[in-house]
Amino acid sequence: MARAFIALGSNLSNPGRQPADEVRLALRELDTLTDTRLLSHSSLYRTAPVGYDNQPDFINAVAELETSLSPLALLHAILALENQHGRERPFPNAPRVLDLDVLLYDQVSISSPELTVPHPRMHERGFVLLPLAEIAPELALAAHGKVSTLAVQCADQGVEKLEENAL
Ligand code: PH2
Ligand code: MG
Ligand code: MG
Repeated sequence: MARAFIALGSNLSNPGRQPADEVRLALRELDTLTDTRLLSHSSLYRTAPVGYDNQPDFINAVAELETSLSPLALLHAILALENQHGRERPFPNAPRVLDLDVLLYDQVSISSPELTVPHPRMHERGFVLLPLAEIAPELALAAHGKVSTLAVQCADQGVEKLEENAL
């Protein structure tokens, strides 16, 4: 069994839902993936957009999974969940109903056209590090150090905890 961390993000939603609903639903769906169990998850956070400013704030969270899927099988499973939510990709960093990214998979390093693990930008992104620090503060990123220390350095990125950890 491997331990993997997944970043969740949404700033659009399907009719009758809010981005927070898309994220809460996706957290529950992660627990239903084949050979995969949801071990823990962060609270939901409201976060200012990074990379492309002209779009609504995001709802972000991080989940910790136990899985016997390979990294690529896990990637394909979460991309299928994105598609189930109606994810479209008009341009890079565009607003989205649901984005699910593999952050970490045990201590594995992967650099392939399809998947890079650890996620190459996670160490500088408050919308990943603040939720991750809530559930795994002691975790160390090989190249960058402890998650809780990195999270403190992102305090000015417009990341606000919304609600306590509950589905
Ligand atoms: N995801 C991105 C780019 N920018 N900004 C916020 N606040 N939250 C995200 O999830 C996010 C982003 C690329 O996937
Ligand atoms: Mg992403
Ligand atoms: Mg993605």
